[in-house]
Amino acid sequence: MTSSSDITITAFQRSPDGGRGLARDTRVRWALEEVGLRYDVRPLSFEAKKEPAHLAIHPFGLIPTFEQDDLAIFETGAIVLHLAERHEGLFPADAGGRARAISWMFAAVNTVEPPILELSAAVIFERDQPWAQDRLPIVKDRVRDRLRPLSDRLGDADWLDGDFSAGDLMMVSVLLRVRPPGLLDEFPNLAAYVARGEARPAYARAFADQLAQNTGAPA
Ligand code: GTB
Repeated sequence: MTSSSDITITAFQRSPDGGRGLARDTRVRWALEEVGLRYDVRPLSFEAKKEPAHLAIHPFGLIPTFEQDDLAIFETGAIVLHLAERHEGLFPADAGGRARAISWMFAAVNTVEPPILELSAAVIFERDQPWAQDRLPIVKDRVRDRLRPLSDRLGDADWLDGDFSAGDLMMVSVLLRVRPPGLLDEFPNLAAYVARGEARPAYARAFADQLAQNTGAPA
């Protein structure tokens, strides 16, 4: 739901993925859509991300960021948590369920995402190294070491802990990045879980908006 509002996020002017939704602004857009908030996007070139105006908001010069009134924050986990705490739709009503949803959010970014990032780096940045082909299976196994217990825990449930929550939003967003190398399909229940996330109307709107921005096509 982009259009004039008091919320502004930053995103790549043109994502290197050409709009496949893998850049991290997609998860923030998705959270905003789930809670029904309008937002504006400030697209940033690679150069603009490293300029003082953006560094004042994001010390590492990355996207996305989130601004509303006099608040400016960074880190997708923190942004989604901020939204989930203030708006209905991303956290269960009870304190225990909320704490468990936060556990899953941290598990997504702190336990599952790191080996996935390592795999992306191995495929994109290290592929010309003489040792790349020897290392790749090791890195893929590290990803499987996270996907297997996650798959076991999910079992045949729709979501990780009862109803859809910010924990699922973060986990699905992280898992989307292991579909291209084929690892997600090794775990059919995780592939179905990700597909359930993508089927949510809020995700579809977020995806369409980032695609339009990255291709110049109308959303
Ligand atoms: N931990 C931070 C968070 O969750 O907010 C990480 C933020 C981050 O790494 N942002 C990336 C960035 O700004 C964009 S999402 N990179 C620019 C830079 O390093 O200068 C990472 C990303 C980029 C591209 C693809 N892709 O093309 O598939 C996927 C994911």
